[in-house]
Amino acid sequence: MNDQQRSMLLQSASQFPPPQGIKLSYGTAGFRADASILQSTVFRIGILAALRSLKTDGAVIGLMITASHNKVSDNGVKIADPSGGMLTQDWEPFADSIANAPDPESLVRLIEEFAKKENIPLDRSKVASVFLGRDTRPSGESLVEAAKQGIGSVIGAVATDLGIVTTPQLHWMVRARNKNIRGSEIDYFDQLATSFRCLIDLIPKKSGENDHTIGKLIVDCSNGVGGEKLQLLKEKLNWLDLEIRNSGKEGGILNEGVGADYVQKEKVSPQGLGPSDVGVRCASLDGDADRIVYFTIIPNVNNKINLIDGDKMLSLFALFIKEQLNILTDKTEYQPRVGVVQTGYANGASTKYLTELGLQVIFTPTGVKYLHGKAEEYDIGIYFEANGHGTVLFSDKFLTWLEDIKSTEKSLNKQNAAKRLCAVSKVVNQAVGDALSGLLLVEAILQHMGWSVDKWNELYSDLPSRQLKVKVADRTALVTTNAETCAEKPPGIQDAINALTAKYNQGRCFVRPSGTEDVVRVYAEADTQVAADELATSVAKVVDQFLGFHL
Ligand code: NG1
Ligand code: ZN
Repeated sequence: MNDQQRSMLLQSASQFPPPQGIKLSYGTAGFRADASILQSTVFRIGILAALRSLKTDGAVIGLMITASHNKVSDNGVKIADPSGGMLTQDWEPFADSIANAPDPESLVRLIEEFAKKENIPLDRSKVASVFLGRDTRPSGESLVEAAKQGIGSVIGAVATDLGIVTTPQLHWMVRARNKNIRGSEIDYFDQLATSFRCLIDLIPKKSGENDHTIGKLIVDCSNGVGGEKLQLLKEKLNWLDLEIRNSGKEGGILNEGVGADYVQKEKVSPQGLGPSDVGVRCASLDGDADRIVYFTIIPNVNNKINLIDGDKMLSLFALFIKEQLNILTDKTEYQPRVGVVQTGYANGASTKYLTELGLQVIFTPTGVKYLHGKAEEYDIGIYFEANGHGTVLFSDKFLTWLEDIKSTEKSLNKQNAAKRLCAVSKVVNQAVGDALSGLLLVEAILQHMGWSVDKWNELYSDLPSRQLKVKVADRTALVTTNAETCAEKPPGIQDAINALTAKYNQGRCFVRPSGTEDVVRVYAEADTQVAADELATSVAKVVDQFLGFHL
């Protein structure tokens, strides 16, 4: 870095003093905190994004301002790598150290050391490029400005502000731009709509049937960015019977009593949906539209719902893909490898169902970066978190094989199966989990199967489960192993959990520190709801004994 660069950086950094007495960590999904303390973090992550672009030969990097399903007064920042996936994990320690640098001098020192170690060209030989996106949070606009200042303080870096977008749209656009494919928002909607239409057109139709055989879908958009974007998508699919609720335009508050996280954790219907929607297929998106869950409202029992979560979406996708593969791979030499990736939060009944389908199920720690990384190892990698975040990844080798079948295969049946799988690879976001593409794929498969939402829900019965949060003195004191399902530290805590779990039929329970909130999460499963609740509550007490504030 020359003197001019250094003084420019020192000067701009002095405009963004870090919050006092708070240690920030990149966590499961970037930095998240109360929006009022994030200016300096976002400024610094703007610098990181520009450096990452320089490191990757000037490829476009994404910077998203969102706190997803968290409350409206929070916000956050995360980075998309050139592939459209999450920031490479080797850069997370650098993100942590610059976010926590106490003053401009130490910030500049850290940047210089890192640039030297990573051979990042700071000599204008490369131009850095960063795409910026934000969700609908009111704090987003000024945080985007802070990011621009950070990016602009790296000489030769260019920021492109995409305005309000869903998190998956930003990832998709980054990926498309770096692959030299058309990557505007219109292109995104066109790709989703065209491939969805293709899946519908490939449904073997009995005479007299039309597209609306499975009835209306109501979508709760969590009063977030999904409302506006789903409306745009709907306009391209005007024959899809879809009703948008909680779009954010009716005055409701983002993520308050609405959205995928609320619906999945509380197992009740969101505000804005009620008894008059009994019998209708419903879905909820989260605040930045990267998660989706489905549900139906149970009549006459206080907003209670039948939840159809990420595990069941995964199961539906896996079943459909496997059916198409069975048509294709009969007697072929090439047998594509299919992998299903879950976390400890996956309902035990889903894992059993998938294993019985003959699929290989792999577990990773919570956090999409782990699931995504694992899924990439397969020709078809299907991953979902129970909370509805997931996608299906296809290897280039597999897609080339499909193209070949499409052009050379004589059997219409096989050609159609190949066309369907190609369309799935386009409808589903290849960069990251995407609620809008997840929704389209569910709708297409239900129509293909001729299934009602209840029929889908009956693939297997979820084991009753309960999730709780416990506030602790220091969540980093809890250290886990085995894809986070076993606690190594503090000593003795796992034995205590095991002893309680053993009391329950089909009992399963684990604890882990959250990567996005200052809490320890407890997850319990058992053969009845009462038992799952009891197990979760008793383990929460154990967590409090071992890690609570009274120590
Ligand atoms: P943490 O706070 O680390 O549990 C939560 C979700 C993750 C993931 C991230 C990012 C649960 C139990 N955890 O992570 O699955 O979605 O937020 O949004 O739902
Ligand atoms: Zn989200």
